[in-house]
Amino acid sequence: MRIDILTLFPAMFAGPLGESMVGRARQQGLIDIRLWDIREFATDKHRTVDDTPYGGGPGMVMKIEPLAACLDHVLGDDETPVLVTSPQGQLLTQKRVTELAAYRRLLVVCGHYEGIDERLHCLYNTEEFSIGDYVVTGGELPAMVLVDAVSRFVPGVLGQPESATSDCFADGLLKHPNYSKPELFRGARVPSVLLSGHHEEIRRWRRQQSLLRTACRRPDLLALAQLTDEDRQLLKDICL
Ligand code: 4F9
Repeated sequence: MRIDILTLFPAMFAGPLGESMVGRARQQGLIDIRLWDIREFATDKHRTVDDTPYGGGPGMVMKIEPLAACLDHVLGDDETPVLVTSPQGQLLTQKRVTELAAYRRLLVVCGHYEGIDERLHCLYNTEEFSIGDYVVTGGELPAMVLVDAVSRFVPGVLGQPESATSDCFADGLLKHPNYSKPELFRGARVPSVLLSGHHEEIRRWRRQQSLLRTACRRPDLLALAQLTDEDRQLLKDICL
């Protein structure tokens, strides 16, 4: 998969997209991430990329000319949708991440300042996305979050192919708790069922824990989950 990232701060990406799983996937040629510095497409002497908003008000707006020049250069005649980071965008979901992972190519624009000149959305096939209801200093971190989440679905990126689909959110529930050695640490024991060797009991306990956690922490997710008869019984059993 090829991912083009248009940004005012290309140096921010070196760490997060150069290390760990994404770094390895890039070295192996599984994902081709290309960074574009929007400022290099500004034609004036000061390489201006922002200006004051028409109508007045606080903050600056990202100018359309350098961004459009950069987009035209990178897109060519490709119809790839342009993903734009924005607190005004649709919330990014795991479902949308899996859909985006099916594309041959993605293009992400990192928003800045008070926002981008709105004409961007008339001129290009854009899709604004938000990573959550909070504001960060710019779109670079949200873009990295998207690239990281999508990369996990590119064949060969994860160690075990089943780990992306057995994730939390794949079935709409939170994951069960996990433990490793030692069995006893500072007085705290590993739940005995996990030491029992009874695979069916372990499976049921884990499912019950998933349901319990989701009910307590994310009732919004539980309401949307497709529960089986066994799930309903497991939930009733804890409520006794
Ligand atoms: C973008 C926050 C996407 C959340 C961009 C300031 C942003 C953001 N999701 N905040 N610029």
